[in-house]
Amino acid sequence: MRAPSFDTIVRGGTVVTAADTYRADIGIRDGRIAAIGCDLPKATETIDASGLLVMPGGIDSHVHIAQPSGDGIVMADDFESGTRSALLGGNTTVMPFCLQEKGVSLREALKGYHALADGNCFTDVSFHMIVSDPTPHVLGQEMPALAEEGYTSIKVFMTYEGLRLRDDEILATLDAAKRARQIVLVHCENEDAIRYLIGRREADGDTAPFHHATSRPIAAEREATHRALSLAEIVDTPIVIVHVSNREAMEEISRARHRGQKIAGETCPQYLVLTAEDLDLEDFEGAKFVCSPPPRDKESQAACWFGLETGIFDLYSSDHCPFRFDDANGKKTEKGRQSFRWIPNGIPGVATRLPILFSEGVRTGRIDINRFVALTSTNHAKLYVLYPQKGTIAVGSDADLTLWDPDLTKIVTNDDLGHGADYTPYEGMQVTGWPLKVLLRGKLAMDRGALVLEKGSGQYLSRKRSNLLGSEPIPGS
Ligand code: DUC
Ligand code: ZN
Ligand code: ZN
Repeated sequence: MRAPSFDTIVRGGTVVTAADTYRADIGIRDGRIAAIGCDLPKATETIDASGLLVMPGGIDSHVHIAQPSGDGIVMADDFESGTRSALLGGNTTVMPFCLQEKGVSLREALKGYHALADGNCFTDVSFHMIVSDPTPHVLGQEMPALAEEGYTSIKVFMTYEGLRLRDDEILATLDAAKRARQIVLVHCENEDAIRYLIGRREADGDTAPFHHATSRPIAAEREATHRALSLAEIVDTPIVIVHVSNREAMEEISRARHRGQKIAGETCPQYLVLTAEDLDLEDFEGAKFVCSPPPRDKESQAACWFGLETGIFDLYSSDHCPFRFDDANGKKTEKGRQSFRWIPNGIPGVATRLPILFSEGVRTGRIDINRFVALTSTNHAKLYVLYPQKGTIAVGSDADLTLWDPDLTKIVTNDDLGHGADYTPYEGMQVTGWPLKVLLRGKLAMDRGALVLEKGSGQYLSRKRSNLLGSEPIPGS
C-alpha cells in the first residue's frame, strides 16, 4: 500500500491571502504547505473547512508579555497565558518586546526573556528589543552582534522617565540600527509636555483615570511623531511609527512619505472602537482603558479607519499589554488609586484583535478580506522578515492556518479569552466572525476554543536582517 501523500489535508475551504480568494484544498506535509489544489488525494488526517475561510495564522507583531513594569506592578500574562490567548484569537505568531532596563546589557535582558519564554509558548514567538540605555557598548557591539543572531528589530520610547531616549540618543540608535540593518519602532509622545500636564492635573486635583487622557493630548503625539520622522530623515533610515491614535499623527506619516521617506505605520483596535470617554467610567472602571497613547474621540476613530482603508497604515496590532484590574499589583495599585499617573499603562487585546477588525472592518465593507489578511498577518511577516515562511498560504510556507467562521456571532466575554487579565475592555461587544480552528506548523492547535497542542509547541523564530522596508525580502540575504 502506498503511503498517503500528505499528513493533513484542509479540505473544501475558501483560501484567502493578501492577494487572492479561491476555493482549494491545502495539503500539508512535515509542517509545511506541500500542495494547494482541487480534490487533493488522501491524507492521514482530513480537516473539513467547508463554509470557512482559510487564512494565514494571525501575526501580532506588537504584544507585551511578562515585561517588568516597576513599582511592584506585575503584568497579567506570562508566556503561557499570553500565547494561549493569542492562539484562541486566531494567531500563530506573536512578537513581544524584550525590555532592556537601564544598566543592563541587551544580552542579559534577552537571557532573562528567553528563560521565561522558551518551552512555555502556544504560538511561535520572536522578540523585538527595547533599547533604553544606548551606551557605546550597546550601539557599537551588542546591536550588530544581536542582528547577526536574528534579533533584527528594536523599539525606542520618546516618553516615560527611565525609558525615553533624548533626541541625540535616538539619532545614535537609529544610526547604529541602520548599520546593523535592524528596523526601529518608535513610541511617539512628548515626555516633557506630558510630565508638565500631569503636574498641572494633579495640582488641580484632577487625579481620576480620565486625566490620563487629558494629560496625553493629540498634540503631544503629533509633535513627537513629527520629531521621530525628522530624526529618521536626518539619519536617512526607515522607521515604524507604532500605535498611532489619530489623524494628526497620520498626516505626519503621509507628509514624510511625500518627502520620500520609507515609513511603516501601525494602529490598534483601541483606536478604532474605544474613546477617551471610556476612561471616564465611575468607580475607577476607567482604569481598565488606560493605555498610551490614550483612545481619543469619534473623529480620531474615523481617521484610523481611513488609514487602514487607504494604506496609511501597514500594520494592525493589538499592543496587548495586560494588567489585572481588581489587583493591588495591577490597575488598582495603591498609588494608582490616588493619581492616574501611577495606573499601569496598557490593556489586553491579543485575542480580540482579529474579531474586532473582521466584524467592524470586513463585515461593514470598510476593508476587503484580502486587506484584512495583509493587515493582520502578511504585512507583519514582510516587515519583520518572516515572509514567506510566515504570513501567507503558499507551497513551502509553514502550515500556520486559521479556519475562520465569517458568520459566527459572539458576545465578547473575558472567560473566552485565555489571558491572565481579569477583564477585557471589549466585554459585551457583539462581533461577527470568529476563529474556529488554528493549525500551527501543520498541527491542529486550537479547536472551537479548546487547546489541542501542549504549551511548548511554539518555537522561537530568529529572523534575517531587516530589508528596511524594501518590498520583498532579498533572496539569500
Ligand atoms: N507602549 C506600548 O507600546 N505598549 C504599552 C505601553 C506603552 O506605552
Ligand atoms: Zn509604545
Ligand atoms: Zn506596546
